[in-house]
Amino acid sequence: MKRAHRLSRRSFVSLSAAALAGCVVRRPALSPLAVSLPRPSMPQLQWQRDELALFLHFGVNTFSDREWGDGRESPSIFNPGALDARQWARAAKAADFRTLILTAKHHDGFCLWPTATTSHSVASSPWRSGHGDVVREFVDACRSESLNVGLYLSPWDRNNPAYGDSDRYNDLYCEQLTELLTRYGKVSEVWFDGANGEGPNGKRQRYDWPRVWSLVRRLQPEAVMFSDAGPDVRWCGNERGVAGDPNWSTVDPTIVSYPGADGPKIIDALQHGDPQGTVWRPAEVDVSIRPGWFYHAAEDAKVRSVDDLVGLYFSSVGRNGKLLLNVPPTRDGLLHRTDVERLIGMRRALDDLFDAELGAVRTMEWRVHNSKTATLDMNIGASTLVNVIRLEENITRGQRVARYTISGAFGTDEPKPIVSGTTIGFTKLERLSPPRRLSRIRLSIEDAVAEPEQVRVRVFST
Ligand code: FUL
Repeated sequence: MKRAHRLSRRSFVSLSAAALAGCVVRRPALSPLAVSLPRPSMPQLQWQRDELALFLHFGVNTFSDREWGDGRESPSIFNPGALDARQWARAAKAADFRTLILTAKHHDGFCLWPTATTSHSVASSPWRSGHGDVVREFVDACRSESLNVGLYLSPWDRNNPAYGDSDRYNDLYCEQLTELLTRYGKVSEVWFDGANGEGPNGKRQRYDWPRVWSLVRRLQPEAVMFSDAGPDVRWCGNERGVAGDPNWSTVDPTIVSYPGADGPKIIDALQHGDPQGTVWRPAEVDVSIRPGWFYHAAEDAKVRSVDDLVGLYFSSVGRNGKLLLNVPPTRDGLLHRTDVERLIGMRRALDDLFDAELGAVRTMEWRVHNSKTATLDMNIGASTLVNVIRLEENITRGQRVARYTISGAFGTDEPKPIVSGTTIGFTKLERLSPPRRLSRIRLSIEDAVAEPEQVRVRVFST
């Protein structure tokens, strides 16, 4: 049975209650396990349920045609003649992205808001005769489309003379954060980039991360903080749009303990997390729709295709990550027509893929065999051409599954393995290519870090 269904973000509880009608649950008496799994906070949970965020790299690099400014750019080059943040927000909304994250300051040190901490800002630019505030227009636009606000404030600052004079710069950085986190209302995500180098004086900066993180917690207690080292959400370890496999949302916090940390184990830890990790820190997958992070006219013909963007959804959200897709505004201050078309195309393609979710199943039996294995048998009734299977753990109770196999059968045949995987977490997407005609589906949990709990299996047909 097909049911028109836009991929929903209703709570796990209400969905599984519906799906559980007619479900048999069998569970042997297991000795109580002394495990206490890390679990997400409410902001982390909401962050993950939103699935998609849009990144906006914008600043003097947009005008100098560079990716990394050196801090010597004149503010006079910043003049986006037709800047319209509403256009950014409308495009995000139309494509069902829930949060927008703006580079309030990139490594070049140019501030997109009129800060009291430096004259290297929009206030010294010709844009709006020096009276403009990109952050304000951005925040207002997000609010008018009911989208969450996120801000990126580069720790590395190649312009500021205080950079590298560690205490002085730490004070200044905290002042900049304080301005951003007190002037513009609720901020949902604060983004700390790990890229780091010398200051204008050739000196290296020693950051005071505990101070920075506690400042954000105090000023915006509901914001999640992103960096290599979290504390709330972590970099996925690459900029290609591909979350690790396996991808645990738990980490050992001693391995990557500050943004920009370097070492042999770092990338592996970021990509995969740690099944024994003591801290909940899910992976954010940042990637650009174009080769660069900033807009370059020379890349207008190199915008990712709709298929490519759909692939990114599968390799990020579909692997227990969150997708942060960068779409950089042009020199006019608008998202490029091609990029907007691709975003809308991506949404249409995803809606098509997830449009036909199988409603009620005939019977469902969940059996826990021991502290590591379990089976879910579903009779999905009349045969269905299955395109995508979406697995979801109830992550409010932690992440458990380490290995699984999905088998399927048509009629009275014995189910045969179709696909195997490692972690599930918030979401694991399995695309069946070509689609399979099935009337029964079996999910076998073959390994878990704690007694398996019922996994939700959502079936989408073509
Ligand atoms: C990197 C930066 O160096 C790039 O310019 C960009 O901002 C990317 C998201 O993070 O570390």
